[in-house]
Amino acid sequence: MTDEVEIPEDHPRYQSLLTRHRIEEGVEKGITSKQGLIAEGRGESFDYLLGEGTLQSADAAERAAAARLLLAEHAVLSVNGNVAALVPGETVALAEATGADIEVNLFGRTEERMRAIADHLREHGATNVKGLAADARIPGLEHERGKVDEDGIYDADVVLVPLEDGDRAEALAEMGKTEIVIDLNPLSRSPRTAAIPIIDNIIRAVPNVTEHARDLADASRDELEAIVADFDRDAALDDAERAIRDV
Ligand code: PTJ
Repeated sequence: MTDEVEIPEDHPRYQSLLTRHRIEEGVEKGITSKQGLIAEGRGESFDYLLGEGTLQSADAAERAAAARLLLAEHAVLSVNGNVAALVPGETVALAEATGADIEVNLFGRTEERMRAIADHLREHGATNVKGLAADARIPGLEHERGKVDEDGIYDADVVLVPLEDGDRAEALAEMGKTEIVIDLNPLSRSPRTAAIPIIDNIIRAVPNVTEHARDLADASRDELEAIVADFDRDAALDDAERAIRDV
């Protein structure tokens, strides 16, 4: 990211400016859609209300997500145009820390955007980017997000679904997949469908899940299962909503 150095890190709105800058650059590079700019605006307003920090309940969700990814037989991190612009290297690091696959899945799917995102991820160290084959379908989902790779999302038991509206999240849940959703809006359909909803900015959430995964690398299955079982999704959603309402 070329001009990131121009924003001093001690600027009170550093993270927000950095996020905006990355999204803007994503649009310029043909990675992020114009709708992605609107999604970013929505996210920013929730982040502002959440105090632009990770709630304790979100940190617990991030630890449970790390444990669930480590327990998975086949985990896939789904990447759209906003995710690719905001956390490309961080997504690759999470995939490495958990053994997950990375798959590009777009609402506004075009071959150009698919290729631009796959290239961008490879520039950030990804070795195997799925999503281009699109040789399977999520049942009941007519639009482009229903196109998935047979050996990717279609086969996965655990899918990380960041920053999107809820219909694919619902369809994946119906396929019996365990979903981890990252979304700043606790009232949005996708986190409400998720086994593990992470109400946090993706820019903070993904590195924190990676940190937890590294910390849990030597944990036993029993320990990992206990972390997942102890996580209370409804309490986490309620806590985020309360934090927003109590501003
Ligand atoms: O790249 P494509 O073609 O797949 O397009 C993706 C779009 C932008 C169409 C898709 O993500 C979308 O429609 O998103 P929505 O419905 O606007 O929902 C995005 C959700 O992500 C909203 O609930 C936002 O609050 C939330 N969000 C936005 N930015 C962030 C965020 N959550 C976490 N971190 C963020 N930085």
